[in-house]
Amino acid sequence: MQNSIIDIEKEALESIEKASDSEQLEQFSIKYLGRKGELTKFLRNISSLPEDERPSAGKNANILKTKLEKAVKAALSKIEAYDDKAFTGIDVTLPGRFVQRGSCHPITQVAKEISDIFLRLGFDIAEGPEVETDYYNFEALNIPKYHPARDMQDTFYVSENIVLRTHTSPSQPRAMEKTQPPLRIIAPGKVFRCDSDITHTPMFYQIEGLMVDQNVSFGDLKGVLTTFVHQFFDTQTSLRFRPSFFPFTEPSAEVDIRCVMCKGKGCRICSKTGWLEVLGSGMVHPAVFENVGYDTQKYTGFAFGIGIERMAMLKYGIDDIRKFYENDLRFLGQF
Ligand code: 2NM
Repeated sequence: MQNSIIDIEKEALESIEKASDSEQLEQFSIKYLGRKGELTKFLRNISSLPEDERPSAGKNANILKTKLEKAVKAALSKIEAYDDKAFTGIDVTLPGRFVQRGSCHPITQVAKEISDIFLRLGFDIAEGPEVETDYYNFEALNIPKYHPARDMQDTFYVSENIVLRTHTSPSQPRAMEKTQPPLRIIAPGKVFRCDSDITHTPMFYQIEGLMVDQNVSFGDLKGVLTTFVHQFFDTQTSLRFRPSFFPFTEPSAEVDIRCVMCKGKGCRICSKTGWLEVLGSGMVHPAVFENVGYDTQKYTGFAFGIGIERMAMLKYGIDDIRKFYENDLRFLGQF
């Protein structure tokens, strides 16, 4: 009887080795381990053995059973890895599935386009935190206490002296404190104002620029901003500089361009004026230079601020700023 178990083992292991697909293995399992299988029969017949042989025969048969089950499992996973039948779902001659390519968000694209123009003009990129101190967001920029821009209705306050920056200008006193002139920087990034309608979102993007050196004049400001508008829109676009007010510049000027839609005839986009306001600018107020320790007798500078969404809307004829932030792929996929 002990011999017969050794025979079963030899025979079984050989046929496992030979099995070339999962069907053969299944047949094998039935033949040896199934309800009427050889090993099962052997176990069932143990009671007919002489009493002294029964314990070791039972023990050996059970050891073999475990061994065979393990061998079948191992053989099965090997076969599955190579089994031709497992690959029937793939036809390598078919064309591949189309994978839709992603693209940069239109605001990211326009921000990069604007930055590239200024980088070519020799400006460097300066950055600062989105959660900013009251000092850099207001005080350093000559925006006094009780100025309307500080009102809770416009500004998101984190605590008494911490705000979400309302413009990217605070990056500039931060940069000026670290570097003496000459300085040419742009500060792109997110800004936050408590405002929401078809031309305002509570978060939007700005690029503010600053150039400081000896003898920087309003003429330099006009030259740089004219070059910018000509490169961003086209060289036929005319500009006008209109007097304005900002606490951090004096004099200050708003820059308008000829309406990109009607070319000045007057339409809905330009409210029949023929002009579109595109950015704010001015000569940096001496108080700002004093706050960062620049010599106001020696240096002058100009600064400007551009709203990125507004530039993107004018360039692509988009009428509602909120479209940028609805994550509708039918809209975003067009850029
Ligand atoms: C604007 C308009 C005019 C501006 C000024 C400064 C700084 F830090 F140099 F004082 N940064 N940005 C500025 C000037 C921003 O945005 C409409």
